[in-house]
Amino acid sequence: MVHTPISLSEAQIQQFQEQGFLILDKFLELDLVDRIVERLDPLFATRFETGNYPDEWYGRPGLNIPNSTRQMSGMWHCDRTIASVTFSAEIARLNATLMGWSGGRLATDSCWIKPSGAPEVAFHRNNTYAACINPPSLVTCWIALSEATAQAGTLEYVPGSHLWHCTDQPRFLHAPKDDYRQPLWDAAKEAGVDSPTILAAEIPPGGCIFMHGDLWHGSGVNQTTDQTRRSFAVSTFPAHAQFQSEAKYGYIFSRYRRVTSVEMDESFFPILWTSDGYRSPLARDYCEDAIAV
Ligand SMILES: O=C(O)CCC(=O)C(=O)O
Repeated sequence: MVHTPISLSEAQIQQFQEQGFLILDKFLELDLVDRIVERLDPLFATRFETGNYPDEWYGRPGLNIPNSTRQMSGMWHCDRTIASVTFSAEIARLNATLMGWSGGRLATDSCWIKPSGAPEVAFHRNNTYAACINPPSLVTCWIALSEATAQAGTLEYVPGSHLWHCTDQPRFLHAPKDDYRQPLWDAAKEAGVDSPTILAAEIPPGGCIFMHGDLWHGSGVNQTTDQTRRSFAVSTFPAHAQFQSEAKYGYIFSRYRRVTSVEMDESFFPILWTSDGYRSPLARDYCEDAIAV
């Protein structure tokens, strides 16, 4: 099905810049949502269509406690149906446009699957994990693959927190032993914010939330007894991004840093949209564009 390009209004772009997020209740067609969901079980069962492994992977059937949150990142390496969404020019265009960038380059893709009873994801800022990139700035389009409700442990976020002057540090995000919002409370205190407003992103399947890389977010327990909460996210760097010249934190990204150059290799970080029409050869050769406009 051909997707009609989303035309972002000035008011939507302004809201994103001031609040750090934008929700679209309708984005992907439901048949595409189904196609993504169908690929998830084979991936977590180590059946990789391309034979390549992902960058990060939690929640293996039979090895982890059954209600643990499953997360996989760098899924495009493993599966070309997934890659056809990850490499979509439309997602890169929307991500880049909201950030005011003239082009977007893939950072990573991730899925988050929270079965009934799945625990919290600690609050964090996504840019914290991109310190090795210059500029250390990404934007994420988080797409609901199921009814994302507060009860089912949907994403929680704090409007305006992308502008806070505060620090964050890389941490293990799954099932924190302490209050999953503690990093948020610490950041709010540092930023002089007394009582941050936490909103639950209640989004129907196929809808999405765009998040600035400095927006504080996390998620709570899936309190339902019969609903698995699924989401798929695509993160984008500006097309002109490079690696930092000095070694800085980048658990996933720095694996792909060349020893002799700060250039980002388009085989691992393809440019997916630019205002003048450029796309990396990999994006053309590897898979279709599932959201072709
Ligand atoms: O979906 C979730 O529960 C967490 C997602 C998240 O932290 C992210 O996409 O950056």
